[in-house]
Amino acid sequence: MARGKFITLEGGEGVGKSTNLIFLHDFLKVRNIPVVITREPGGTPLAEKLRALLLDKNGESIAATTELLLMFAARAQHIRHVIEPALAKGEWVLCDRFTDATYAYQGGARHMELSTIAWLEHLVQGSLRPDLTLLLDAPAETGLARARERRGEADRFEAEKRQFFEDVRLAYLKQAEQHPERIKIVAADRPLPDVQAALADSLSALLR
Ligand code: Z5A
Repeated sequence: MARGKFITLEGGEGVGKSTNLIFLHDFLKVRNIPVVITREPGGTPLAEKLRALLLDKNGESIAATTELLLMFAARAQHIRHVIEPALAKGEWVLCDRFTDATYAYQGGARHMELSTIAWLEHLVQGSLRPDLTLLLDAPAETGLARARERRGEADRFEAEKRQFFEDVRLAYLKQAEQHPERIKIVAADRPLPDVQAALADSLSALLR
């Protein structure tokens, strides 16, 4: 049986990842492609507990190194129990954030060494990399405004200052520059139908 494809959706706060993940899921489903939808940090019961710890802004302060290790601990569980089994069964995996988020948030915004992230990536993932990453790109202010409109209280990441999100965006764009064969930038500061038309084009190219 052919291995499934691993597709990740990335981008800063509120750019539309969750909204478009559902669109991509439906796009594949109507083409009879078995698809699993998941997210990071999270995706398994233990990884979801780690997510809750990572997003909790009322607990003790979390050191940047701890944050990095918890992200990869959650990822190790997620790969072992969800991602790899699904791909091996021929299912496509659509994941809301993956390791590019670590390069953007822990690398670009928390200033952790990129070589340390790369080392952990190798340890936890081996050769596993997404087949396609769709990077939804918009000015930080656009995403923050959308997210503010949508929900009430900010979590630990959302409570960061504006510069943090600017750094995240720049780091994502740098990742895309370094991996042009895998990462497709999709402008997200335009009407949803236009964003989804661009996403559908990218997915159609992968299907071909
Ligand atoms: N994190 C990390 O630090 N390191 C890592 O390795 C990983 C993650 C994996 C949780 O992620 C946090 O974990 C995240 C980074 C960190 N923190 N932050 N910030 P998350 O994915 O749960 O967090 P999020 O980015 O905050 O998700 P979000 O707020 O749910 O945003 P979204 O999924 O990109 O947006 P959305 O919910 O689809 O859309 C937001 C609103 O905009 C909604 O009302 C939509 O209807 C609307 N929308 C969407 N698209 C459009 C367009 N085109 N026009 C107008 N309105 C739109």
